Amino acid sequence: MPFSEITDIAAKTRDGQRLDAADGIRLFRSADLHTLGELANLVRERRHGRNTYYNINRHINYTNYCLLRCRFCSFCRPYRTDTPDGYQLTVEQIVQQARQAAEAGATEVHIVGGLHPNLPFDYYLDICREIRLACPQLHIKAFTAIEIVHFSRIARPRLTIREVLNQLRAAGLNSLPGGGAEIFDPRVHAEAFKNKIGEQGWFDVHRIAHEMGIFSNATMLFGHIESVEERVNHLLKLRAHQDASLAEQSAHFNCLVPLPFIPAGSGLSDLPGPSGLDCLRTLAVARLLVDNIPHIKAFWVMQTPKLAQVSLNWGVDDLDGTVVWYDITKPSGDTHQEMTVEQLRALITEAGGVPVERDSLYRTVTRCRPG
Ligand code: V47
Repeated sequence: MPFSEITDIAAKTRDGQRLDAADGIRLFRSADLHTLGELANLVRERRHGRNTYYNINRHINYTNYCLLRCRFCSFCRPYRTDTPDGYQLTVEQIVQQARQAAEAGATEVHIVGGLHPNLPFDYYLDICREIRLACPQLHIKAFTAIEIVHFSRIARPRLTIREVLNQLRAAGLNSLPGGGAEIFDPRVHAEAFKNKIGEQGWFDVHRIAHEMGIFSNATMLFGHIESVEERVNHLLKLRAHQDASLAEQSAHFNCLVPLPFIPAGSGLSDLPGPSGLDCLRTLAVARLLVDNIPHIKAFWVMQTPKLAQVSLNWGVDDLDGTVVWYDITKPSGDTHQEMTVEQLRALITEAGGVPVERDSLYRTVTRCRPG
C-alpha cells in the first residue's frame, strides 16, 4: 500500500486498537480522504457487513414555541400572539398523526419540540398515554434531554429527572432521541446556546435513563463555530459515557447521529455550514473514534439523501426512516420531507448495501414485500 500520512492510524484500526484524541485530530486534518473512508468502511463492515438499516417512522414536532434562543436554531419562535408561524399541536392532533403513521406501517414516532412556556407536564404525559392507547405497538421515542430537564422544572410539585422519566415511561415512553447534545464545550456553549443545558445536564439525563434501562441516542451538531479539537473531544466524551453504560450492563446509546449545521434562517446564517466532504469526513471519524456505539446514522433530512447515500461507504450503516414531516430544519421551506420505503431501499441497494428494516432497538422487522 502507498505511504499515507495516516498509515499508523490505519494500522491501529486494522488491529482493532482504540484511537485517541490526537488520532482523531489528524484524521480530521488529513488530506488522505480515501484511506479515511476505507478505514471507516472497514470498521462498519466488521460490525454490520453490508447490512444497512432504515425504519418506518414519523417525526412529530409538537410546538415551535421555545423559551430558548439558541443561535444555531431556525425552528424556535417566541410565544407571542403576533408570531405568524408559531404553532402548538393538541394532544388529539399528535395522536391523529401517530395513528396515521401506525396505519402506514410505522414502528416508531419520534416526538420533540421547543420548550413551551406554559404547557403543563400533563400535556407530555397525555401525549404518551394517548398514543399508547391508540397505537399499542408503536415505539415512542420522545423528548431530548433539555425537554426532560424542562419537565422537571415545570412539574408541580417539581420532580427529579428520574421521577420525570419514570412517569413518562409509565405513560408509554420507550426511548430517548439524541438531540440537544450540540458540542460539549464551554466556549461553544457560551457562544451558541448559552441558555440550554450543557454537557453535564445532557449526560445526567442520559446516564439516569441508561441506569433505568431506557435506551437513547446521541448527536453532535457540527459545522458551525466549533473547532476540530472540540468535535474530537465531544466524540470522546460520548465514547467514555458509553463505556460506563456498557460496563454497568444497563441501557446504552444505540446510535450516534452527527448532524450537519444548516445555517438558513438561524442566528448564524452568515456561516456557510459544513461542506459535503466535511460531512463525510465527520461521519467517518465518528465511526472510527466512537468504537462502542453500534450504529452511525446519517439523518438524510439534514445530510441530504444524496450525501447520506454516499456515506454508506464511509462508515454509516443507518439512514433513519421515512420521516414524513420535519420542521426543525427544512432546506426547501417545506415541512413535508418524506422518503418512501422503496426510495430508501433503492438508495441503499445502489450503494452496495443490503437494506434491513429495523425497529427502534435495531431488531430486524420482517414483512412480506412485493417481488
Ligand atoms: O437538537 C437544530 C439540531 C437536533 C439545527 O436520535 C440543527 O435518532 C442542523 O436530534 N441545523 C434535532 N441541526 C434532531 C435530532 C435527531 C434527528 C434525527 C434522529 C435523531 C435520533 C435525532 O437538530 C437538535 C439540534 O441539535 N439542530 N437546529 C440546524 N440549524
